Amino acid sequence: AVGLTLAAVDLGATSGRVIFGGVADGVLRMKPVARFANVPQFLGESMHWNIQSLFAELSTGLREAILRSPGLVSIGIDSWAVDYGLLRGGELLGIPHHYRDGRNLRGVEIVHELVAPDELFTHNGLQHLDFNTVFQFAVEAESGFLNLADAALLVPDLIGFWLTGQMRTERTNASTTGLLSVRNGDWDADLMERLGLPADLLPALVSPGESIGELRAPVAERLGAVEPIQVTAVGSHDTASAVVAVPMEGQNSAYISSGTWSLVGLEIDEPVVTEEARRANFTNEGGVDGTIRFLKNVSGLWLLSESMRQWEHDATDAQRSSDLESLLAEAAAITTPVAVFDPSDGRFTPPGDMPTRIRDWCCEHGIDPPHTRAEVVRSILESLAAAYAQTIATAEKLTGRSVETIHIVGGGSQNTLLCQLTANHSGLRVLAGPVEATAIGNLLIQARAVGQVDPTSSLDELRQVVRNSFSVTEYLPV
Ligand code: LFR
Repeated sequence: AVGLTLAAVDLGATSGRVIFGGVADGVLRMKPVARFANVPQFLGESMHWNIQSLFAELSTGLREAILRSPGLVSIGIDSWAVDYGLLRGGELLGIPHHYRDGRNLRGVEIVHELVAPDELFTHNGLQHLDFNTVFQFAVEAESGFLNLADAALLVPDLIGFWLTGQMRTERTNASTTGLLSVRNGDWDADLMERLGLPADLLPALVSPGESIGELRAPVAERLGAVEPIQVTAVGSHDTASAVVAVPMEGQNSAYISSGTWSLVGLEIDEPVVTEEARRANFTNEGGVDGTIRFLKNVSGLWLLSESMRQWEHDATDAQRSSDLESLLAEAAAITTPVAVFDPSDGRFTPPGDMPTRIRDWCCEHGIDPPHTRAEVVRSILESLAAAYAQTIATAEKLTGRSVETIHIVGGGSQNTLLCQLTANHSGLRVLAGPVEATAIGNLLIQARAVGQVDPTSSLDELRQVVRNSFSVTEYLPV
């Protein structure tokens, strides 16, 4: 029997989970132990993560995992990117901001005055997103808050620190800060100096597979751990872990990690830092084993979940809001063309009334807007699929690769309409699944680190474990 001796903590923007698992004979088995909502907190005008509640929930999940699998040897943590906590003397200063907070535009202004966008791209190779850590730091530096801190820890690193007492910055997530050099993968001291940021604000880098440390004694006691448990660095950027678990073969596959956001792109060996790549707003994020995640963030199912939230909010007793499943069925039955809008337009980033924002976008662009709820749903999925197809075509041009298969992993892989529309818009075969790609990638890197799979396994070999353990669903263009 497989010992389920590894635990993955995977925090997404809308929910978190603790899953334990293990690999034996090249097959990964996993079991969820805890799933909890991640509800943003509004304090006055600012938007925060409820980090205390998240830590409490994940601790409960870990306690349960340890109880059910007393032989647990390793924990890996991943979350969304870019956000962080500031600390002084190991104490958290303030409540981490949510990347959808409105403060970021000021940060963009400050940074771009010091370093022009094209030059910034030659340093960090990143897609411009207003919420990149570098812009958030600029706001905190201006307010004087950053000066109080002696360390900044990205969310998974902050949790790792609370668990182990060790401060590290995991490389894949570090690559989303905007402060990591795309050339050599180290902190870009020159860029930090020009931006007036202290060189040692972010702790030393650690790579996926390396140990961060063992649970500190009081934590181990609270979690009910008897034997030592190691916190292992994984691709702590959720997207990096998800890409590990994409069951792709060869050079002709693209992936879409589809959830709150859709991360659409290719795995490549060397960054593409050309002016064309910058103009197309592609990113060169760091992947596991030194790969490059050449991709674009093209918005995602957030548009749908926010629309549902709005309809729930609008619902009166007389007009009960519809459930997602029936809306999706109605949307699938629509046979007339619906509006295709740009899902990455900045207006869709903050929380709010998406159906109205979508209609406004269409009216401004002289397009007939979606009217019914089902039309809005269809319009969102059609627009995402169109953006996926276009992004993959651009990625092919920018890298000289030719894509034959698109893999969709994450929550979006269960949305049959979205998968079919992606095949239709791209004219390519779509393979959907696995849905829990992020947790799988997290567990696989731990499995390799502790020797449940050959420690010399390549990503290709880890992907064979994914194929051995999970099935995919095929969609062909019609
Ligand atoms: C996906 C993700 C994306 C990143 C966005 C914000 O969960 O990590 O990769 O662009 O969230 O952090």
